[in-house]
Amino acid sequence: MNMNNENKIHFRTCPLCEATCGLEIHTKDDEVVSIRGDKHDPFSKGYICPKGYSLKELHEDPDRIRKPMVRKGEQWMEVSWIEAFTEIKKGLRHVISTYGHDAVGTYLGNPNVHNLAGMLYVPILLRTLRSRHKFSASTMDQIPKQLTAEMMFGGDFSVPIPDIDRTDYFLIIGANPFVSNGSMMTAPNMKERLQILRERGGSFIVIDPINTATAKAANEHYSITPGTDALFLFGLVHTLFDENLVHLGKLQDHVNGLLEVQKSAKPFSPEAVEARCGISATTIRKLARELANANSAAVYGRMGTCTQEFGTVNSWLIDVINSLTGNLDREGGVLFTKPAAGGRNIGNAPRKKETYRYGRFHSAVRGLPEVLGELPVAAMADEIEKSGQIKAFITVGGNPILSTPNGKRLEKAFEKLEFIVSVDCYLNETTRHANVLLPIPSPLERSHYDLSFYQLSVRNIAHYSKPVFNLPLEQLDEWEILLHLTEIVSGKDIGEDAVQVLDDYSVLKLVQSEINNMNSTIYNLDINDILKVINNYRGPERMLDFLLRVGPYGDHFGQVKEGLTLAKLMTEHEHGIDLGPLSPRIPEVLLTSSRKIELAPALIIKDVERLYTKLNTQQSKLVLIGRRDLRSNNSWMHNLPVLVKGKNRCTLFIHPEDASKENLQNGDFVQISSRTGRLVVPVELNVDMKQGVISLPHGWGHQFTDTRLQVAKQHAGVNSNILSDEYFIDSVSGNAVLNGIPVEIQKITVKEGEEQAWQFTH
Ligand SMILES: Nc1nc2c(c(=O)[nH]1)N[C@H]1C(S)=C(S)[C@@H](COP(=O)(O)OP(=O)(O)OC[C@H]3O[C@@H](n4cnc5c(=O)[nH]c(N)nc54)[C@H](O)[C@@H]3O)O[C@H]1N2
Ligand SMILES: Nc1nc2c(c(=O)[nH]1)N[C@H]1C(S)=C(S)[C@@H](COP(=O)(O)OP(=O)(O)OC[C@H]3O[C@@H](n4cnc5c(=O)[nH]c(N)nc54)[C@H](O)[C@@H]3O)O[C@H]1N2
Ligand code: SF4
Ligand SMILES: [Mo]
Repeated sequence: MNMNNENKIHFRTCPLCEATCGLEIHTKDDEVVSIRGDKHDPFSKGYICPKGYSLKELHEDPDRIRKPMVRKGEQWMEVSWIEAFTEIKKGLRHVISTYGHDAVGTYLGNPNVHNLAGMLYVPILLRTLRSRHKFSASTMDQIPKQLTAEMMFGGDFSVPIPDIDRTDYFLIIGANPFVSNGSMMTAPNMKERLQILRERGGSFIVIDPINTATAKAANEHYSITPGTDALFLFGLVHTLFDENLVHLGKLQDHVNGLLEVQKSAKPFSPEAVEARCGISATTIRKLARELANANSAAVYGRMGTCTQEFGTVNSWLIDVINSLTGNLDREGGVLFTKPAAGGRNIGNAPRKKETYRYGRFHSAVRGLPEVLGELPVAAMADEIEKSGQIKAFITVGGNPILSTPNGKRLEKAFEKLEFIVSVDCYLNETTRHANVLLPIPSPLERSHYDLSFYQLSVRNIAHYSKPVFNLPLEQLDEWEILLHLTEIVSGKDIGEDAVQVLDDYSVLKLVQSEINNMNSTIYNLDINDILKVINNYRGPERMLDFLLRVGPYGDHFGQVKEGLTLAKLMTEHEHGIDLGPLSPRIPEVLLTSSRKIELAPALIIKDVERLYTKLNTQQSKLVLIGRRDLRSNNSWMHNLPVLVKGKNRCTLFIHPEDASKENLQNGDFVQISSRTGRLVVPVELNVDMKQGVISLPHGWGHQFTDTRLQVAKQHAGVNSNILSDEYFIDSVSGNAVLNGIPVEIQKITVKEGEEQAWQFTH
């Protein structure tokens, strides 16, 4: 029984996307009465999007899994936690003892970076498992950005963040923050922030093959040919050198490799790249001049620049341009954050040698290099099917069958596995393959703190949210589930108090490493004094209290009188606390061995040769890109009526000119085919598309009969990743190419009433 027998108001952050909006949630007894934006949240000031409201439906969704489940053949049975863990122990320990640790693959999905259990306890599970077969959504998302940050600045979380609230000139490439609410740039209410930017006389420019909602609100929009951003960006760099516009400013003494950059940009004059990228040389030169001459400017690239063939080169060039124009580490330019807790580039020593967490091992089949400790998702099916090295899988908060390239092949590969355990809230397209499915609490039954996104935020913010409801009886918290799995993969039986023992041990290790770190605020303090203080809490709260206290605003365990602690956040700042705008951190933030910005990492410079050959290749006649919708969240919120009502959103956008070539009208069906597969969808004519480019959203394809997604099934759509190719990747980072996939289309006549059947069989 919950103990909320009265009307209550709760303030908390929404955990669904990167914007971290504050919510005001009214409850009566065990029910949510209403959800609105928290006007007193210092960051979001009352803004929320439709997904924020849908937390009520998510919490109440009858399809959400609430009991551990074990599958025998086609049959799912609800079981006790003890039975579920016994089953997992049998399955995983058998695989580990027969084939070794590497035989257990792991896949971590996007929600792991949106919750404390994922951030604090998944690493414990992975360290204990010691498998090289670690995969995550990062390698079809932002890994190129993290890899370039690792190489240029010495840390994969040292990603410079646009100072959008103070910039005069903002160049947005391959991002649609009006719809995505911003990514690798945490800032609630992007629409208003960008409106204000214009009102104060600034401008923003969008480079995107679609005239998106963001593009429509911009001063200018240029429709680029998908996959050619590296050429466009090099055109800008070339112009900066060519027209004497390079002004490093205060970065002068802090960069290595300027000449190599200049040399590498030589062949890419705007005149040489314009035809291939579809943006005129005059425009490229104009944009370069504007960037160089603005009082402050920020270049920002996101999904459209990362999930393509030259994802790493793009991410690198963006920070190169920010550096060459003197905008890196400057107010109104791009800056490094200083988060209150867990900042990876705070209190750490620079690396001793110029080596990266890259290529220390390779995938067995294609020899793809490890990147920041993991292998690319694009290698997953190969590693299961062809190399046979993976026999079991643990998936936590991920839906790779729908989200990764060539989902159909991965599905077949998953069917070959001996054992799968999934930690998830739904029996969906991926977890239907699991042998055991472990349910997690609803977002309202857990505490929250955005450990990841405050590292990527346009202001330094700290906001801790208490759970709105108590955990239901018999529901384990997600961190407890992860520690139970840790015990299982450790191979040792700890006993009834395993969770407590493993939690204590993990905290001890965390504290020990901090007091042994010469750069830490608590270097050499007595470990017992520290444990005594934080032992008021357990689980994520204990770790979070520790991280806040040792962090840059913390009380440093009594050394700073008014410093931050978890108790202080809980009692004095229930709406969150604004710790101020970003401020310059160079040189202290640089952790490369040279303690300089490495402007020309060898690995990337080498890839420029590959780009050069691209200059002379033909563009495919028709390429497919993705798109997002305000009421979707990747694949997993289509079971909420409030978010899926209305007309079908899983349609193919096509420019009317392209449509007329195929004799297509609105609502006609087309078959789209690529190297990996084909599917059938209705078309929607759209003048916002660039000609030769078509767009399909990802995260749909809910037609399976053996899932527990009653609502999503009624709005099944198709899985666009049947068309994305696991062999088409950014060859430096291994990141999947999800934008710019060569495809063909063909009109199909589908009889009325048979539209769904078509989508089933294709
Ligand atoms: N509503 C909603 N919000 C979300 C999500 C969601 O599913 N729905 N997902 C969240 C997640 S996981 C992420 S990572 C973020 C992503 O956040 P964003 O990157 O802002 O979102 P996208 O809509 O993927 O924007 C990518 C843009 O790149 C364009 N594009 C495609 N190919 C190219 C190209 O070759 N060059 C250029 N220049 N542009 C190209 C596309 O047209 C699109 O407008 O959004 C997050 N927020
Ligand atoms: N074609 C194409 N494909 C794409 C993209 C694209 O733009 N185009 N975008 C890519 C990007 S950026 C991303 S991030 C990925 C996302 O890829 P995934 O992370 O694999 O997919 P999601 O749809 O986010 O699935 C999240 C899963 O976590 C479960 N879940 C939700 N909350 C929690 C929680 O708190 N704990 C646990 N344990 N489980 C939870 C959900 O039920 C769901 O099964 O998709 C990628 N795939
Ligand atoms: S923008 Fe993101 S954080 Fe804000 S309410 Fe919507 S889903 Fe939640
Ligand atoms: Mo993502």
